[in-house]
Amino acid sequence: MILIAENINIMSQALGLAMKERQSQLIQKMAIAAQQGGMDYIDLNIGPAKKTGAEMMPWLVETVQQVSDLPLSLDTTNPDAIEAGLKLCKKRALVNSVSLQPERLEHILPLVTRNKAEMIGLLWSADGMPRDVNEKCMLAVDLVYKANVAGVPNEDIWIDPVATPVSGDIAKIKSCLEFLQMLPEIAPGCKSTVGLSNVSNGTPTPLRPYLNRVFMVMLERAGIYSVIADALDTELQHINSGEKADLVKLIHKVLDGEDIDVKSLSEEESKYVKTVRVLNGEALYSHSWLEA
Ligand code: THG
Repeated sequence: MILIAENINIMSQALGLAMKERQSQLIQKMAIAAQQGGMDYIDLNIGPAKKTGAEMMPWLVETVQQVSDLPLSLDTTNPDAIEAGLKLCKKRALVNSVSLQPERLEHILPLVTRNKAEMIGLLWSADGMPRDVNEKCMLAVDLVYKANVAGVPNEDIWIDPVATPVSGDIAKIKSCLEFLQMLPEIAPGCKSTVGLSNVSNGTPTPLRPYLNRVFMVMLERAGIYSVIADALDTELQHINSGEKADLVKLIHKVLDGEDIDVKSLSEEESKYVKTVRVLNGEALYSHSWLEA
């Protein structure tokens, strides 16, 4: 599947500061690492950036394009910043985080078509997050309809059902997967994406990769087209490129409810098995889920 690098983000301590101070070095290092790691897109997230976005985004686009030829995904709620960035993108770009707020859609959809970009549409409306899979489907239909009317064809719409932390309601993660399985019927030709790190948000940092990787395998099974992921997680990249077939098979087995002889597993394998059980809702999440 297509991998979008999440790392160049204003929320990141080191890179956020580099962005604000227009220090290109660290940012370019990350962009090079993302490309070498086999990522397909680089997301540039400058946050709301109300005042400085229209100047920061073009700077960031150029800074990254000096060292990488990967296509970019531009992430900010500031439409002027998106437009200023899009004008400089050498490859066809993604406008990230188009949500269903009417007053925002009005501005952002024409901007997508005018600049021949594609878009990531979040299933997030003025009323907040949809509560279940039915509401997700209704929002998706609404979003795709409005985008189509504005001239964005289904192939250019990447739907993001928005993943939530594993420490919260696990039913929300399930409805995300269920929605993705239904997407081809609801919106034929549309693409899809999910931010993997959302599920591991708030969990112990060294353990986050297990959740992210297992979730990726689950999403892949649900038919997802792309994920937004940590460009520094080489194991995740190896799983994605088919180099970890045994591990993927093991994860599938657990998902299928097959009996696993836990004693025959390596310590590493048993961590993955425990993680599947948590993400699948068979075991309760706690910060020490790998020890249980
Ligand atoms: N969907 C879409 N876009 C998104 C998200 C999504 N963009 C933002 C986010 N979710 C995905 N990007 C990130 C980026 C960083 C982290 C998580 C998701 C992250 N960063 C470290 C942390 O907070 O602990 C900070 C690391 C540092 O300080 O360097 O977790 O769902 N369409």
